[in-house]
Amino acid sequence: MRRRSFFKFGVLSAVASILKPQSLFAEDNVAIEVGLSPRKPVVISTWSHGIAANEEAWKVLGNTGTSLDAVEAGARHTESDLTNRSVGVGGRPDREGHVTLDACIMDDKSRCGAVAYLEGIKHPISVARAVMERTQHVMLVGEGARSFALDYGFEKFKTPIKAVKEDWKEWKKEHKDEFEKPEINHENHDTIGMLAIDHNGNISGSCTTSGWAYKLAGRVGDSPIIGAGLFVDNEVGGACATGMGEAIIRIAGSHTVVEFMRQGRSPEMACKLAVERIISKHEDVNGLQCGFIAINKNGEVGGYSVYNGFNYAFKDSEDKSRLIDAAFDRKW
Ligand code: SD4
Repeated sequence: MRRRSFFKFGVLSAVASILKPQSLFAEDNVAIEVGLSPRKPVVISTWSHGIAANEEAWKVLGNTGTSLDAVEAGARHTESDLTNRSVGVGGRPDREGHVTLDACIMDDKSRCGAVAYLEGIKHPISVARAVMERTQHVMLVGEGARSFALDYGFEKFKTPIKAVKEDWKEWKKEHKDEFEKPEINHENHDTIGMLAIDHNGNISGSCTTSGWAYKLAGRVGDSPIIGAGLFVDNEVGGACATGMGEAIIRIAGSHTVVEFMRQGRSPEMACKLAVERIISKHEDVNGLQCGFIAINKNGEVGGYSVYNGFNYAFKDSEDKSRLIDAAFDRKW
């Protein structure tokens, strides 16, 4: 954060703390998306596909529904979009041609459920919710997750879809036997992570992805891992992650963000500190993009990424629906 911005938001923060002493702001608050009176409900989600997903979540939140139902509905919307190449059954496959999906969900009671390496099921997020609500487990993977989904009547879907298969064949021709570092950009890497706070002030989150395009078979990223891709503590707030999952797992990213908020940091500052930890744990962050978004108990939100270009969708009860460019550490 540049000095001028620090100064500007430092003043804002001081005013806010006079007007609103119960605020979770810390003295070094740099959040740009805080209002003095945040209007709950609020929903945020990663990337521009979050705009449509938020609208879907809003059908629940705006009708006094729960944050849990809202974040499931929002994630399902993106999972249904067959033009989306990084979420759901329209996503890109691993290098063997298998589309393997990762998702998790966490609610205000700290209940959570996850699926990883799930193939051919249309709504991984709903399967994750079923794991949470109908089993004693937190995570099911691979064939086990698939047979659980089929037993519970979840819709099947044949993957990869035709266009994706064709792209994959082209990719194969050009990348025979290569294990090169993948590029992390909008083309191959746009998970949806969603966080919502409802009328009752309860927070839930969801996260769903087809993962890193052309990953090694068997690879699972951060997105279905509670504490890495998503974490919620209803007393404090919630966070979710996008970008290079391996780096996010290394610092238990979303949990780290929530713990910084517990220490009094604003959502944006908490995300910034987690990003700085990622940077400090890697000798080379060249091309390593990771981003976090977060929401606190007051409904205040923030986001931060390693590189510029990360944005997130925001909607609150003022009916404002917009895309926010996250603050970042450095430029590409
Ligand atoms: C992963 N974190 O599988 C996910 C991908 C992602 O934006 O977030 N893309 O590593």
